[in-house]
Amino acid sequence: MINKNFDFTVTTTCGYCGVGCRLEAHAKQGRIASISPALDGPANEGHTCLKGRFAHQFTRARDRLTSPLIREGGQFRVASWDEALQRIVSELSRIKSEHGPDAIAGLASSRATNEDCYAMARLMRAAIGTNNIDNCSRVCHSPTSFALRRSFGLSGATGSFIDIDHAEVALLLGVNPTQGHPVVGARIKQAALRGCKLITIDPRRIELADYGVAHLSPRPGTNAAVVLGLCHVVRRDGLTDEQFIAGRTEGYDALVQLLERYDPSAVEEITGIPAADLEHAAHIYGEAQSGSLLWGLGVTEHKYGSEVVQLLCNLALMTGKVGKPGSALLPLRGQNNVQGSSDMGALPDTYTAYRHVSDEETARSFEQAWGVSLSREKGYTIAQMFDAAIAGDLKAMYIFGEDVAQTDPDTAHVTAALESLELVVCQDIFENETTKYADVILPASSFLEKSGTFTNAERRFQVVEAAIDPPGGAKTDFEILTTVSRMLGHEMGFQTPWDTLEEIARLTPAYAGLSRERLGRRGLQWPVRADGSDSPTLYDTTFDRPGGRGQFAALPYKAPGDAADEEFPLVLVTGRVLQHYNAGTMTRRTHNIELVDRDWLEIHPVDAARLWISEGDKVSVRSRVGHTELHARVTERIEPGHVFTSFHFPEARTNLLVGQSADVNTSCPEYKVVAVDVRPLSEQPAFTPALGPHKASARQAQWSA
Ligand SMILES: Nc1nc2c(c(=O)[nH]1)N[C@H]1C(S)=C(S)[C@@H](COP(=O)(O)OP(=O)(O)OC[C@H]3O[C@@H](n4cnc5c(=O)[nH]c(N)nc54)[C@H](O)[C@@H]3O)O[C@H]1N2
Ligand SMILES: Nc1nc2c(c(=O)[nH]1)N[C@H]1C(S)=C(S)[C@@H](COP(=O)(O)OP(=O)(O)OC[C@H]3O[C@@H](n4cnc5c(=O)[nH]c(N)nc54)[C@H](O)[C@@H]3O)O[C@H]1N2
Ligand code: SF4
Ligand SMILES: [Mo]
Repeated sequence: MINKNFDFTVTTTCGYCGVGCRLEAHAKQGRIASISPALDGPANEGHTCLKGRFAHQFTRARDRLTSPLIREGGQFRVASWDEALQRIVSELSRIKSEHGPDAIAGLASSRATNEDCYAMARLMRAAIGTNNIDNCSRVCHSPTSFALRRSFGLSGATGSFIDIDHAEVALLLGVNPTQGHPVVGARIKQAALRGCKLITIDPRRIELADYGVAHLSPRPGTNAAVVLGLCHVVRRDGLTDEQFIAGRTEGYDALVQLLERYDPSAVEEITGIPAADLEHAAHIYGEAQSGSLLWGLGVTEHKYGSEVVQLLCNLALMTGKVGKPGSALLPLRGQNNVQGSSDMGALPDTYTAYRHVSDEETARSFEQAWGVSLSREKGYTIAQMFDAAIAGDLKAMYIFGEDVAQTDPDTAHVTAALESLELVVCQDIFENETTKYADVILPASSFLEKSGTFTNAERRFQVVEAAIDPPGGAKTDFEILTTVSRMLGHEMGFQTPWDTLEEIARLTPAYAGLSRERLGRRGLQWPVRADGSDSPTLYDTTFDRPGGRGQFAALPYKAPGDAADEEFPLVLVTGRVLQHYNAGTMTRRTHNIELVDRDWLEIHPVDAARLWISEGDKVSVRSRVGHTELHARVTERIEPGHVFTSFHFPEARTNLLVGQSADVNTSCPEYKVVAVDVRPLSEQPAFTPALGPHKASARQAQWSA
C-alpha cells in the first residue's frame, strides 16, 4: 500500500508503446498529479510524447473496474473476490477433469509486466497443465521474431535507438514512428536535420517522408518485390560488402540467382515504384558506410510478412550493415512490453528466451523448479484457439489484458468463438468489447499501479514502480494470477514481483545477471550475463546460429492474400494514430478524446471525387467478410486506390472488415491488405458510381503465386 498522506515522485517506465520512455510520476494524495520525462532515460533522453506525459486521467475514470463481476441471467453483478475466484477455479477444475488441460487456453497481456506475463505462462503450464498460452505479439511482430531467429539467431533488435544518431542512412519500411513511436520519431527527425539520409517506404506519405531524401510508395503487400529490387541494384552496381559475405554469411549464391528476376523495371510492374526511384534509394543505402533498417506492421501484418523480414536481413547482410554502431536492424516493437511477454515464454511453443517446449533439458529445468511434469507438445496460437473453440475442442479462455473482440481480425469469427466457450475470464482495467462475452471479470491494475519490469524494443529491461494503488477493490495482476494458481493447487512461492524476476534469472541463461539492483535507473539490454554485463549491440563478431554465420534467404515475391477487383475496388490499409492507443480503453478516457474523437477513413481526393464523397461524409465500407460505417477524411497523404483507417474506437468495428488471411509462418493477420467497396451514405447522390478495378489489382493478379 502506498501512503496517501505524502506527495511523492517515482521513476517508472511508460506503459503505452515499445519505446520505453522513463517517466517521473508525481503523485498527490494517492492520485497522479502529473508526469514528466526522466532526464536520464536511455530511450527518451528527457523527452516523452503526449500519451506518456498527459494520458493518465484514465487511472481515475469513473468506470474503472473496481470489483469483480459475475454473469448471472445474462447480466453482470458485483461479486466478492472470494466468490469470483471460487467460480473461476471450480469451473477450470471441472473443465480440466472432463475434457483435459488442453481444453483451456490463456492470453497474456503485453501491456503488463514481465513478472505478470511469466506468472501467467506458469499458471497455464504448471497449474493447468497446457501450453495453450499466447500473447498479442501473434498479431503484431511474431513475423519479426520468426525471421530474426532464422537469419541471425535471436528474437530482438540488433542494436539500440542510439544507432539512429550514428547512422549515415536510415531506411524505414512500413513503419510510421511519428505516430506509433513518437519519441523515436522525434529522434529520427533530429538525425535527419543533422544530415542522416532518410528513406521512407510506405503507401502513405507519412510525416517523416517530408524529412527524407527519398520516399517510395509501393502498393500494399508488395514489400518483398521492393526489397528484392533494392538487393538487385546493390549487387548489380557493386555496392556489396564481399568480405562480410564471404566471412560471416551463408546461402548467398541462391539469393544471387533469385535476384536476377528483380530488376527495377520488373519491380516497378509489381510495386508501382518508378525504377529510377528504386535505384536512387538503393544507391543511398548501399553507398553509405553505416545504415540502419527500421520496420513495423507495414511489413509484418501481411501474408508473407515473415519472409519480408528475412529479405530485409539479406539487405543488411549483403552490405555488412549489421552488428556495428549506426548499422542496426530495429523492428519498432509495439506495446510497452510485447518484447517482454514473448521473452518470458507467454507463447505456445517456447519457455523463456525462446527455448522450445520440446527441448528436454529446458523442460526438465522448469519441471524441477516448479515440481510438476510439463507438456512437450506446443499449444494453440490465438487464431487456433478461436478455431478450436468453434470446433468444440476448447472450452475455456482466461484473457488477461487483451481486447480480442475489438483488435483481432474477423470480429464475427472471434465473437462466435467467445460465445461457444463454457467459461470466459477477463482480467482488465475496464470493461471492453471482449468483457461482453465474459462469465467473470476481474478488476486489475494499470502500469501506474504496479511494480516489476518491462522490456522495450531495444531488448532493454527497465524497472516499473507503482506511483498509486489500484482503485477500489482492484488488485494487481500479479496478486490475482498468483492467487488463482495457488487455489488451483500450484503455489508459485512468490511474495513480490522481484522474487519472480529472481526466478526468471535463475532459470534463463540469457537473463542470468538480472536483478532489481542491477537494473538501476537505466536498465539492461539482454542477453544479461551472470556478471551483470549486457549487450547493446548483437552480432558484432558472430551470429547466434549454429556455425555462427548469418543466413541469406532466397524468397521470391508472392501476391498478397487479398486484392482489389470489380466488386471491391479499393485496398484498405489499417493502422494507428498518435492520440489513441490500440483498443483505446485508456486514451479514450483522457483529454486525447478532444483531439481525435473517431476513426476516420482517409481517402485520396481523386477517389473521393469519383465516389461523390466529401470531407466529413459518412461512408459505408464493405469487404468480403464484413461491413461498417466511417466518416471520410480527404487527403493526399494516401495514394489513389488505397484507403486507410485506424481501429481505436469500438463504434468503428474496423476488424469486422478484416478476414482470416495471415502470415504463412506465424499466423500474424494480414490487417494491411483488405479489398473494400466504399460508398457515400449521407446526401446520397441519385446514382452511386462504382469505382472500376484499380490498375494495381490487375498487375498484382499476374504475379499471383
Ligand atoms: N499512438 C499510438 N502508438 C502506438 C500504438 C497505437 O495504437 N497508437 N500501438 C502500438 C503497437 S501495438 C504497435 S505494433 C506499433 C505499430 O507501429 P507501426 O508499425 O508504425 O504501425 P502502423 O501505423 O499500423 O503501420 C505502419 C505503416 O505501415 C504502412 N503499410 C501498410 N501496408 C504496407 C505495405 O504493404 N508496405 C509498406 N512499405 N508499408 C505499409 C502503413 O501505411 C503505416 O503507415 O505502434 C505502437 N504505438
Ligand atoms: N485493424 C487492425 N487491427 C489491429 C492492428 C492493426 O494494425 N489493424 N494492430 C494489432 C496489434 S499490432 C496489436 S498489438 C493489437 C493490440 O490489441 P490489444 O492487445 O487488444 O489492445 P490494447 O489496447 O493494447 O490492450 C488490451 C487490453 O488491455 C487492457 N490493459 C491495459 N493495461 C493493462 C494492465 O496492466 N493489466 C490488465 N489486466 N489489463 C490492461 C486494456 O484496458 C485493454 O482492454 O491490435 C491489433 N489489431
Ligand atoms: S513514445 Fe511511447 S513510451 Fe514514450 S511516452 Fe510516448 S507512448 Fe510512452
Ligand atoms: Mo502491436
